[in-house]
Amino acid sequence: MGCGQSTIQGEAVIAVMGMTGSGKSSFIQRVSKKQTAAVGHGLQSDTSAVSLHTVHRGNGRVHLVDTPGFDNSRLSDVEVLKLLAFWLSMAYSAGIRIGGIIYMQRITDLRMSGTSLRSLEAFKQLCGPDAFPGITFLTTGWDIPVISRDGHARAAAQQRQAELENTPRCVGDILAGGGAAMALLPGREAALALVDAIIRRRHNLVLRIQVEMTVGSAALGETGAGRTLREAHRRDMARAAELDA
Ligand SMILES: Nc1nc2c(ncn2[C@@H]2O[C@H](COP(=O)(O)OP(=O)(O)OP(=O)(O)O)[C@@H](O)[C@H]2O)c(=O)[nH]1
Ligand SMILES: [Mg+2]
Repeated sequence: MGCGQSTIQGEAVIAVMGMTGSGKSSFIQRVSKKQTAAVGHGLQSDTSAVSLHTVHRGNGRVHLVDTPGFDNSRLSDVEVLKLLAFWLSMAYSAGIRIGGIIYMQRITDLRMSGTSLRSLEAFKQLCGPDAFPGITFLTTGWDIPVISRDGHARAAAQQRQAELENTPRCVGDILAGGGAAMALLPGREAALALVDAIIRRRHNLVLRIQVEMTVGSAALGETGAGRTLREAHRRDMARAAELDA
């Protein structure tokens, strides 16, 4: 479906999450055609606040939520979680429901590192399984020449995509829970088509952290995502203690 042929009605919110450098702000910039979502080209993480970027589609508007990613070089994972949790609970209390969530990951990452797994696990805990049908796991970087031009590199990337999708600990459980996984194709049209597809099957998502923090008034550390980060920190500390043993 091309530009301007969208059938979107009303307002919709799509939250864009994923580790630092996965391409969240680039994607939002590509969709909104504005320079409002700061894209970082340096080695430092770029986005350190939650921000909203609005695009008109059909008779409606889509609000893309840019977020800082875990493993941010300017903020700790706890600070990132705080920002996400604060924004999500404020939105929930204001009656805003999220229509879809994109979780981004670079297909150029050759391994699912400990940090990537931790980020994905915290993300899943933040959403909770009831929100899995609203998740689109989106891999980026398919346009880089080594992947788009070299058949072997592309086949290897496709193999990584399949492995991510087939491994429950990675994306398998999101797919089993009704979510989707896809590769981000180059160009603005592809990004808009993806946004439209998400909106067409839009949900009224209530994320686990929204319930935990507003209905249950849990402290951040008591939420599923908070516990995941704390557990990971405890494992790191135990490993560090082995240095002195
Ligand atoms: N070739 C290519 N480069 C990309 C793609 N997505 C992002 N990049 C590049 O990766 C770098 C980081 O992109 P950002 O969009 O700032 O990543 P981010 O997820 O917003 O990162 P944080 O704000 O730090 O959480 C930039 O240099 C982008 O140009 C993609 O699909 N293809
Ligand atoms: Mg960013």
